[in-house]
Parts: sequence; C-alpha cells; structure tokens
Amino acid sequence: MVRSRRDKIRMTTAIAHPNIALVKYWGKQNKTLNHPASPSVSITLDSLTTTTKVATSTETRLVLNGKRIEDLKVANFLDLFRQQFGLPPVSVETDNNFPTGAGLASSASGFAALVTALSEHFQLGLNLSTLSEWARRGSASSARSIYGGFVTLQGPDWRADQLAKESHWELEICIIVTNEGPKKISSTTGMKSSEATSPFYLEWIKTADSDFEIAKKAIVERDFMKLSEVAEQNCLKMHSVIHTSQPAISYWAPGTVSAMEQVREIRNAGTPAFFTMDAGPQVKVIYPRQCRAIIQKSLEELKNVRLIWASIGPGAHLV
Ligand code: 2P0
Repeated sequence: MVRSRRDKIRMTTAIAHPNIALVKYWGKQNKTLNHPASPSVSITLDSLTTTTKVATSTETRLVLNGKRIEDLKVANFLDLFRQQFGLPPVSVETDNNFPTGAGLASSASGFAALVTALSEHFQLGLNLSTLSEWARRGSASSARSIYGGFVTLQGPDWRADQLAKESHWELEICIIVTNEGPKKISSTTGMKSSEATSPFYLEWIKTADSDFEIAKKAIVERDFMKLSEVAEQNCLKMHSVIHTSQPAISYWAPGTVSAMEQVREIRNAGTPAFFTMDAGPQVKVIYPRQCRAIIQKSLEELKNVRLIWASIGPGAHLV
C-alpha cells in the first residue's frame, strides 16, 4: 500500500460512547472470533465519551488518559488489524471522560473509537457492519457501540445492528458510581470462570434467546414495564452466574446493594424505573425522561456515590 507523507504527520480522531446491555452477554462460544454465546441488546449513552486519536508511527504506542501504557489486548488487536490491511505501526491516544475499567464499558467505547479512527486514518472505507465486526474482535460489547440508539448483537454473524434510533424512546440513565476504582477481575477472565464452573451457566444460556426476544419487542412497542421486568431479571441472572462461579466472583460493592434497594423503593412508590449492573459495582438506573425530577430527588439521598446522568446517544463517529 502506498502512503503519502501526509499520512505520517496526520492525526485522526474518533469519538465513541459506552453502551449498557439490557439483555447481557456473559460467555463466549468462539474465543478466536470472540463470538458471544448468547444475543444481547443495549442502549448507547451520550454523555460518556471515549476520544481516540491515531497517527502513523514507527512503533506501537498506547497512551491512556495521558499515561503511556502496555495493554496486551489492544496490542494484539492492533497486530491483527494491521496484518489484515497491511498497515504500519500506529500511535494511539485515548481519553475517557468517565472511570476506566470500572464496569462502565470503557472497552466497548474504546475499541469502537479505535476502529473508526483507524478506518478513516488509512482510508479503508469500512462500512458500519465491518467496523462492528472488528470492534467485536477487540471486545464483544464494543460491536454495539458502533451504533447509536437501541442496538442488538446476535448470531450467526455477530455484527451489531441498530434496532431503533436514539429518538425512538425518551429514556434516560443515571449511573450511580459506588466505586471509581478499576475492577480486579476482567470480564474476559470472569466469563471464562463462569462458563467452566457455575452450575447456573447453562440455564443462563438456555433462557437468553427468550429474554432477548422479549426485550426487543418491549423496545419496539415502548413497553416500559415489560422491558423493566426482563432487563432487571436478566441482570440478576447474570450476577447469579457470576456469584456461583468457583472460586466465587462478585463485582458488587456494599453501595451496589443500597442503590438497588433505592430503585426498588422508587418503583414501589409508583415511579417507573429499573436497575442494571455490569462487570463492576456501578448501578445504572433507567427511567422515562418525564420522571427525572422524582428520580433525581430520590437518588441524591444516597451517600458516598457520584451520579452521572445520560440520555441515549449516537454511534461512533469522526471528529
Ligand atoms: C455486556 N458485559 O453485554 C456484558 C454485561 C459486562 C456485563 O460485555 O471478553 O468487555 O472483551 O468480549 O465485551 C463486558 O465484556 O468482554 C460485557 P470481552 P467485554 O455488556
């Protein structure tokens, strides 16, 4: 491939947002291609951003939030991507405006921003579906962050698709940050352990298709009650699988349980809201936009937490 001098000094910047799965992925059926064992559906968030700059370089260089890092997962991914397209080494600078590696899907936004920037930088012209394929190979949940709005990830090709645009349904999200620190067990490691040791893993996979279909229908029909029921139960099922891995794993903190209780109280008092948690201690509360004032008043009663507010946001894009 012939590259111009401009390529060498030019920097390309992309932004991507993390996504939250309402029916989740936990377990892989193909580790080489990073194919999930079950389908998932997510919402992309607007106010949380990963900004990634790539430039052609003499060696692979990774900088995360201003610090030079070594990251095997990203380095291996870059080797694979460069080999596929015959590309030179790249320098990658990434900044997250939210806690990294803390269960807020920074790897989802990270790989989505990275592939978007790489495709543009080297003028590869990859379409969204191909970008989603590459993002998934970096981190499966990342396939979904290529798209905005409500997004599905299912077989047989395991490329994400947009189920509905951001404007389809005015839902909002409050993230209750109970612990800013990075998680001790990565999702990849946790999943592997759950697959091999949790007595509930097969049951989890068996009910995944039905949860996925119910959630999709609830989103299309804007049925908040239905979505609330299936999403909350799906989250608790995933955490039951995680908790019953051997040795046992828990991504929760004491504040996680208090936050879940607060959401149940909000709901018992008549305001529609549900929670979900990922591989980290933060609790994400989803509610219809018109309920924001009540939700805010109630969640602000929680002690020792930080609240991050978001709406449903767009897919990965260039700056
Ligand atoms: C999800 N999570 O569907 C689930 C829910 C966390 C809990 O996908 O091994 O970082 O890189 O594919 O995508 C987090 O796992 O894992 C995740 P890999 P990933 O959002």
